[in-house]
Amino acid sequence: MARHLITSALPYINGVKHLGNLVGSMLPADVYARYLRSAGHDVLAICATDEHGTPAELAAAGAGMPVAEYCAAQHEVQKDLGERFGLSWDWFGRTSRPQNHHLTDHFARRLRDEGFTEIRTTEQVFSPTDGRFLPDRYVIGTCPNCGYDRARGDQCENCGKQLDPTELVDPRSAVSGATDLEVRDSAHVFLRQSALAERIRSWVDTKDDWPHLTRSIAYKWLDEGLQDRGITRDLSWGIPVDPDDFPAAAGKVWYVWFDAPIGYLGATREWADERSADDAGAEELFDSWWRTGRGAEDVTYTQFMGKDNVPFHTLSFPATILGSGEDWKLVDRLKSFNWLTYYGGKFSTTDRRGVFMGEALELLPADYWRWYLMANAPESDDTSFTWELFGDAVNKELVGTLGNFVNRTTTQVVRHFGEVVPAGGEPEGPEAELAARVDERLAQYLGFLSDLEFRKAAGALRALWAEGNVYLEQREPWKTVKVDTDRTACTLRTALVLARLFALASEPFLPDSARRLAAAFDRGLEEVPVLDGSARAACEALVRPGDPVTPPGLLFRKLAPEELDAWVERFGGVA
Ligand code: B3M
Ligand code: ZN
Repeated sequence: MARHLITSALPYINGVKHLGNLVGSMLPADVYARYLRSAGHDVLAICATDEHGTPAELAAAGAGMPVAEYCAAQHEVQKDLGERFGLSWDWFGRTSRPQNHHLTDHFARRLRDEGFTEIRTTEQVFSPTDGRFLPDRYVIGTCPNCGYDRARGDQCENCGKQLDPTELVDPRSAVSGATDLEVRDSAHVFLRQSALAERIRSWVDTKDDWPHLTRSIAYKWLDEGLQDRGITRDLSWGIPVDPDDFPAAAGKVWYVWFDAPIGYLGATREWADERSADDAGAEELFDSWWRTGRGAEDVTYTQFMGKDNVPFHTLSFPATILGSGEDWKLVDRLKSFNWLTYYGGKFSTTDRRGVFMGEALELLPADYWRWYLMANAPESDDTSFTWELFGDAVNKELVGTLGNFVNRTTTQVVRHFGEVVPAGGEPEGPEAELAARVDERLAQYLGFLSDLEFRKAAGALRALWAEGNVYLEQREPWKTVKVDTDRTACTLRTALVLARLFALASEPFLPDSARRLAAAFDRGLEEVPVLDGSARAACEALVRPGDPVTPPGLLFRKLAPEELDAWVERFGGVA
């Protein structure tokens, strides 16, 4: 039993996430966490809402709410949606909680003590009309790089260039639209990433098992020369800089990208606090997952994120960790994703383009989305969501392959033998060949899952399901029942073992349907087969002649063309 720490990029608090956000971080993290748990490992899956920074303040202002209240409400919304999507976090925390404040202060102080921070006077945009500084997204203007006229002060959404608010042409305030902006001096804490660049590079050099996408992004930034960066902001919402530690930056808050990754630790500490009787116990539990000198040496840490977040996780956050001079765990495996597009165009939170988590669940249960999204995950390239592909994945794969097999099997069993596992007959050649093929497909499937190759894993799972239908076609129990009861009993018993195996194997992708399918065999026993290479044999031992079987009913329903057409109409089907 190995220990696995899993985190997915923390969703911003500023609104419900779309399916592109989901498939690029939280969903694959969940599939992986579920797989590892089913395989018998000790898993800690952590996520949280990322609540600071200008996006939070602007969204709260847009909603006409005080920002703390807005964040509290949105946290609940996101937690609820995540749970309804089957995301099996061990803890879903908040970066605004005291645990994260505390750890952020801790890291800032460590970095200062190790000589990796520095106070610099910088030029910041100030708006006399708004009576405040306007960092990051508070300034909108024309991109100096591509000319896009709604570029934000932190980044141009059009060309992707990272910007400084003072670089924007024709800048205006995102709060009031004021254009009478000034540039004023303001002292800020800088993280001396340049001084850590070589250590970061040597560390990245050891990560030759990272996927190409992850490595190439990390090296691109390292090769361009890692810049020192300001890690405080002139905002009121955020983690306040401790004036005793950094008197020059008193009254400011830490930059959201400084405290957000520390939020992985903060959320773990929330979890540990919740589970422990006292502070010392919580600290010990927390350390056993995060500190290599205090029990975490055997932990494998895997992160999931969209490609835009890779620089922060391969460079900036490691700079915080390495610069602290302490034995905090660094990421071991980093899985990054390209974009899921909506008919080739961007999913957009601002323009409400595409499908959002809440809407998706109004249309269909989570498993339908989970399957489609993961089976078409944007791993090697961007992939496009279309309702046509979605309809095919549901109708051909879920309904036509898995659902059909389970339905045919259980219907035949009940019709000819009642609600029990049929007794009689002995396995013959076809059963032995089936077992060999199934074991091989299962091994492939598990291999892809451990390699974090989700599309390939979904393909292997689909191939596993298909073996069930091939076997039924070969043995034709609906025909043999007229002439050979023993043969038919053996066929259907074999098919039931497969159905039980499919429940086990499908659980990471389809937790709810898998639970319903497994319940067909539930005899109130504690025994849960382990999802490893011997799973088929384990299911065989579990599904014994004479045991009760309760048909699960239809696992999935077919999507009608009119229904899909209506969704194309409602959500917009062309770029
Ligand atoms: N909230 C950005 C994003 O959702 C961000 C990730 C933080 S991970 C520490 O893309
Ligand atoms: Zn641009």
